[in-house]
Amino acid sequence: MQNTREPNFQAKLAAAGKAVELIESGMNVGLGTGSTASIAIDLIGQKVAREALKIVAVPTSDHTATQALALKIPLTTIEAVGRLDITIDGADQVELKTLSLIKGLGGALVREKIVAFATDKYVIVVDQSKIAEGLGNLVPVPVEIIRFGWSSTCKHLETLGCQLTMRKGADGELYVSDGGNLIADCFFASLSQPVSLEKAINNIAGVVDCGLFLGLNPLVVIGSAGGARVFPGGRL
Ligand code: A5P
Repeated sequence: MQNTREPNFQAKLAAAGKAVELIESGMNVGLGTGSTASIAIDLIGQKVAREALKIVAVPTSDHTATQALALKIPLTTIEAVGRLDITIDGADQVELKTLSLIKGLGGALVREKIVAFATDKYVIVVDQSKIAEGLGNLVPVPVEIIRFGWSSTCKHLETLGCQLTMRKGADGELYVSDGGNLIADCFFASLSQPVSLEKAINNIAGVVDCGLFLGLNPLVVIGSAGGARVFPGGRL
């Protein structure tokens, strides 16, 4: 279980709890990455044990896979199931008017995006701190890049108008993703054209994918100490 003394724990728990209500026996489930998704995974594990729920799950990171296996949630692959009925994942920023997201501060953006696009009901669980008026106001856009020639890839990214910082791990070395790649955190002064920006970023040689999650039409569950609200309303 997560750190229950963390300031936003109750809000994250409320969002995760509401989302997990949507999981039914027989479903193929995508499991997100990050602290809020991790609370949801704990709750799914409890539901599997309590209700003898028959589900199979696709994890979006090695960390999530380890957590799910410890909870006896059976794992599978997209290849084995074709599509997923539901995925529950967190986000780093949500723009409610467009339902656009920035993800990847947890380093799992490539697998998260693949799973998102293989999912019928994409559910995002957040607390209020993730809700922003405009994309990019609060967080950088993480960009996963392959190691070969990474400094050249970064120069090309900078021509798109960002301030770029290479992500480092706790040991001070370059952070390495589950896919064995590096992450460049790109702060853009303006994210007014996210669709064309995503295309421009992903066109650069060496880029695997970026943390702009657009056009996925997620159901956004926003938790608070008093409960959870769902956007767009009426879609649960
Ligand atoms: C993981 O790569 C991210 O996309 C996470 O979904 C994101 O960082 C949210 O994490 P928290 O729920 O811990 O804020």
